[in-house]
Amino acid sequence: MRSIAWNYAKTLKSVLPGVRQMSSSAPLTTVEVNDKTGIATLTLNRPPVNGLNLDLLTSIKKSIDEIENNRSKGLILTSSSKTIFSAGLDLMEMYKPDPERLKSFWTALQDAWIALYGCNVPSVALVNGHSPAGGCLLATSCEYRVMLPNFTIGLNETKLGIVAPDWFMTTFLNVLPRRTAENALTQGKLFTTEEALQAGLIDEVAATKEEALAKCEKFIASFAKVNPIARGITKQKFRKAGLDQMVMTREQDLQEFLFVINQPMVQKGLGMYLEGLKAKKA
Ligand code: CO8
Repeated sequence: MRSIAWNYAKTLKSVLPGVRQMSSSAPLTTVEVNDKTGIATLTLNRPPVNGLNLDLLTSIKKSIDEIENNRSKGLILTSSSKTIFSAGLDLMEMYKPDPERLKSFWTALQDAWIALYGCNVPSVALVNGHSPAGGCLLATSCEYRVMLPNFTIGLNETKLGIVAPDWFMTTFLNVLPRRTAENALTQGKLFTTEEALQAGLIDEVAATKEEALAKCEKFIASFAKVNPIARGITKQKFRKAGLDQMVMTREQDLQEFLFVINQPMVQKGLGMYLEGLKAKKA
């Protein structure tokens, strides 16, 4: 269980002096630190749609750890694609899955979420493309969202015949009012950029990626005069219930996921959904 003392130690670690050493942590994600601002940009780079498979999730977690350990001033999460932030979980990991890999996959998703949702440095999603389901989970795990026009974002799980786990809902509810969240989740609603702004699912719209980057940096710079330890602990306190719940029930969460995914009806639904994606092109 994560205690305040644990969080305090984690926060301290992120602000103590040390050697600054950043690198591209893995081909599927890159981490670049702006020397002037000290802000790290974590870029998802798994064409064509940044489908969150085991390897990408592992790489995301590693990159977040790297950013925290190197005392970055903030984290901006974005995508190397011009049209997709992330298409969410890689459906191929869940359709006709290999049993052992399926376990590792879900565990890697839990780990990546704990790292991002609980990340001590200010975090912003630069949503430069479509962001359904797991893509929305990543974006809403950050503290602030800047999105480009003409894309969509939301938790559309019910449209796939599956139910977003509790912690997806917790993350959504950290951003949206309860009634909006409930309606959106039950409908499997994907918000357009404009709708997302109106609903409060995103914080700002920017016309270009450059403009979005400047807005992300401005949000992070707004903490310049705030004590980073106090900031980090305050964030942890706000998110503690959700994080503790995950840590205490992650085995149960895994078992529930395995049970649901292995249901013949769910497999059939996933197969049809994948076929629909392919048929779109024909
Ligand atoms: N997983 C695997 N493959 C995908 C995914 C995905 N999520 N999304 C797209 N692809 C594939 C397509 O099938 C296509 O493959 P191919 O080239 O072989 O035909 C390729 O990626 C490119 O896709 P598109 O041609 O559709 O690209 P577009 O640019 O036209 O559209 C979109 C991009 C909007 C992202 C579109 O692909 C889309 O809507 N994708 C599906 C998004 C989605 O519904 N994701 C939900 C994933 S489930 C999830 O994240 C949470 C699950 C929680 C589990 C809880 C269980 C208990």
